[in-house]
Amino acid sequence: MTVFQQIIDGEIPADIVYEDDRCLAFRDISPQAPVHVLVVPRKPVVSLVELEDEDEALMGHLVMVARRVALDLGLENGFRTVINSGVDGGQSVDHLHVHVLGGRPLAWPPG
Ligand code: DGP
Repeated sequence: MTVFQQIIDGEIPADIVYEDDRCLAFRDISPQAPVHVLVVPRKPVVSLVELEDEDEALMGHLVMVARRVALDLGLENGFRTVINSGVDGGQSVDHLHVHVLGGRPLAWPPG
């Protein structure tokens, strides 16, 4: 069981900024920008690799929630969405999540 599943199940606390029947959005415990939120599907998908055709609408929903959260948290000046996948992608929690980062200029390319 991942920490994100424990948050979804209400077993450990999180600073939740949005939730609905398909996903949660909560603040990252180790923020890399003034605003750093994770959008996490309730469905326990490990990463982009494990997605199936039936998850297409879910992924669209996660992106729309990322947009909603970014705007609600005042990131009109811009923000970044990131999905890390697997070892080389830097994924550390094996439950699919979309990072939303903003509140400062973000460099490119990433490390
Ligand atoms: P990634 O490296 O892309 O798998 O991102 C995982 C993120 O999850 C990382 O930025 C730190 C965050 N994180 C890990 N454990 C917890 C936790 O218990 N609570 C919260 N809110 N965030 C966590």
